[in-house]
Amino acid sequence: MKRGIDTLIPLLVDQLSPGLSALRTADPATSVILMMEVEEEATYVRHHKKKIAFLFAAMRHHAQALRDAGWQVDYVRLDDPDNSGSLTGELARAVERHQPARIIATEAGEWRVRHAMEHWADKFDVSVEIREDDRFIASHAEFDAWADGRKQLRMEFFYREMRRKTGLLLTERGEPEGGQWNFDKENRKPAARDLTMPHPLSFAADDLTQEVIALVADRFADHPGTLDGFDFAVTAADAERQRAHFLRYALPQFGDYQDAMLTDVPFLWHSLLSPYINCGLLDPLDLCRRVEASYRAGHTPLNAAEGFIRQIIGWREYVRGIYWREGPDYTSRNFLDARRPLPAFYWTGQTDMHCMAQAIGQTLQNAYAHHIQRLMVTGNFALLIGADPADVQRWYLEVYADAYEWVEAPNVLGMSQFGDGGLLGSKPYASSGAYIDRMSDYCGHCRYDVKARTGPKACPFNALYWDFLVRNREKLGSNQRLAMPFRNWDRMDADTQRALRAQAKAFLAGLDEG
Ligand code: FAD
Ligand code: DLZ
Ligand code: SF4
Repeated sequence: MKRGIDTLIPLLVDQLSPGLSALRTADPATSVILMMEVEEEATYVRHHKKKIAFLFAAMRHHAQALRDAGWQVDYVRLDDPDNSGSLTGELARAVERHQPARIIATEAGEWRVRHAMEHWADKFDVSVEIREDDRFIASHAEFDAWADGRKQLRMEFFYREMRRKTGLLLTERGEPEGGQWNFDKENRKPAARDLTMPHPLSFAADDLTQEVIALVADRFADHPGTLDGFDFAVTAADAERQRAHFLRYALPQFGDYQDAMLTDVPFLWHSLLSPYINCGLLDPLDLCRRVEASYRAGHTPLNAAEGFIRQIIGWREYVRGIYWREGPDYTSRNFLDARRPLPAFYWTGQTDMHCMAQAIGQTLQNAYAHHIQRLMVTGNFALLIGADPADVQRWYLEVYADAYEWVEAPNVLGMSQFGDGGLLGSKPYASSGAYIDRMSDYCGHCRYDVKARTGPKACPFNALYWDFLVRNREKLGSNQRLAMPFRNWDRMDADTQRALRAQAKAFLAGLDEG
């Protein structure tokens, strides 16, 4: 009988971490790591071309790094003529090739792939061990222990637990630095164009990456986005360079301008680190410790350090906890029964609404938009028009280089579209044009008038905002946090109310006609 290897270790594209749980006890001499570029994962939604290029280039470089560290790596390229096209199909071929005594994997980052993994043992008649992904700060059990029995799952309280667990930004007595847990109130400044604004690093594509870019151009020509100007880091060393660059030049003002938006300035003081953290090239806790050290060294003010750390050990961990706790049907919830298809301009950026053209145009160019663009521009608009949350989720999963379902779905369905009815956010992030005007310079460049509510020049967000509230009054009317806007609506005279609803109706009809 043919004798095979001891352990086969399939690594997914978002598992590019040297300390991954599946690798921890394996012996490089008797194990084989399997990495797979497969059609099914690249096309089950039409991922942005730059996202696929980034992931495949990072995976190929990581394979090289693992080989250099002494591992045997079996790497299946997308253009391998025998590539079966799916993760399970490739695992089947690898089991045939290597005859392993066992398979060890780290759990996948979405329900679909996790379910496929759960069937591997039956399919291959080999013992399969699936280990928890402990690159996160809270385990599944810890999140559940925190959530069990609570009426409301508010990020702020979970975040405090994570501060206590990690000790980040705590005094020696275990109290929060600066006497407060959260300095968000200081982090809402609009930005002005300024010559000292930071610029992220740009990484030239080496031969390996050029090869991937050509492959993606050939195989995924009909996917959204462009490959032009591809300059992502694709190795851990380069991701660390972007991390160091961010800490030095942008972090100190990250807090102040976290919510700001400026025309043709896509990155502002943001870190651009999410694609690297999410695929495993950067370790989130190490990153937070370095941010804390920057604060303690006097380089970064507390509002910036706290704001950044909160995004990672607070929001990032919290949305992941919600995703796994709520189960696979979370993504199909639709509390507001929203059914409108997402307008075609989400794939072109061609719209007269300058804020939308900016956010979508930059997304198609860079596979990136920052948080407030995602939440208060594209997300807000989709919410106001009553776009189907399934469509909205698909769009976000496709177009962002950092998007995997565990992080995309709670942010889109829960935070942005209120599709879970308030599990994640206490009220919908719906707003008129006034918020966008306050936090950006967009309105000054727009053909619409942000102050006008009705008439041909009126900013569409204005009438849509009121129409959204009134249309959904049955479901939202008892929400205490919306009491004030509903009171304001009730105080309007009937003519104004009628005009606003007619304005919204005409706009929505225009959308439906395309
Ligand atoms: P920074 O502004 O520099 O923030 C620092 C880090 O904090 C990020 O790198 C990220 O790791 C973390 N972070 C901040 N906010 C969140 C959050 N709400 N959830 C999880 N992590 C957070 N983030 C993703 O990583 N993948 C997604 O698919 C994704 N989809 C989103 C969809 C919507 C509708 C919204 C509102 C937000 C979404 N986010 C997502 C969160 C956030 O917008 C991005 O993490 C951030 O814009 C990434 O850019 P950055 O690295 O420059 O972030
Ligand atoms: C997003 C993505 C893409 C584009 N391609 C692959 C791939 O070829 N191989 C792979 O292992 N994973 C890929 N992924 C990520 C998966 O769709 C999925 O989100 C993660 O594997 C979940 O952990
Ligand atoms: Fe956007 Fe309205 Fe401002 Fe135009 S006026 S940029 S549509 S918020």
